[in-house]
Amino acid sequence: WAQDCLVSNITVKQDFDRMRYQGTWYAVAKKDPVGLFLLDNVVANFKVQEDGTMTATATGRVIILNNWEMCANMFGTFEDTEEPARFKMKYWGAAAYLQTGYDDHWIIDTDYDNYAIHYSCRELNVDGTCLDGYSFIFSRYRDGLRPEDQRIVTEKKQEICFLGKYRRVAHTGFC
Ligand code: ODT
Repeated sequence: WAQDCLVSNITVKQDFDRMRYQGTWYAVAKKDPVGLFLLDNVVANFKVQEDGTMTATATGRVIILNNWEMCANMFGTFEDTEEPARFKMKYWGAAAYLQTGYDDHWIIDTDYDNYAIHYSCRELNVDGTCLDGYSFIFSRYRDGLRPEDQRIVTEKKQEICFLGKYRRVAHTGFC
């Protein structure tokens, strides 16, 4: 198996179950995109609406207008695709000066109870590899991943060609 890092070859969680994915996820690590937004204290909460649509809220520490530090309250709705773990995420902030966007939102892997690996490539290189992307590693627990999940997560980081590009996401109680 030779790794080609083509975004089109990245596999995602099979038979993704959005019901089981609901609830709180703590970001424990992040690979930043160009022009990073969420810095740390990132907590996401997923919910499936009555019509089946997956939605989420997220909070996190951000710095806007160069110097103003605050907790951003963000909202997202997820558009379905033919594959259950590949979504398009439309997102916006509670305040107009926060980021808005429309990103791919792929769930690479999760066991629903402990860990999740999220991936988004915003821009491709001409060769089909990712030019600008970001990824969150989530845990159900604020203090991080269980040792037994770390091996799987490392493997997946490698598969999405982001190994070595993550930083730790601190939870200091700022938000
Ligand atoms: O922080 C960055 O640098 C880029 C990511 C910004 C997207 C924030 C949008 C949050 C929308 C509501 C919550 C969704 C949960 C998503 C989980 C992972 C991806 C952000």
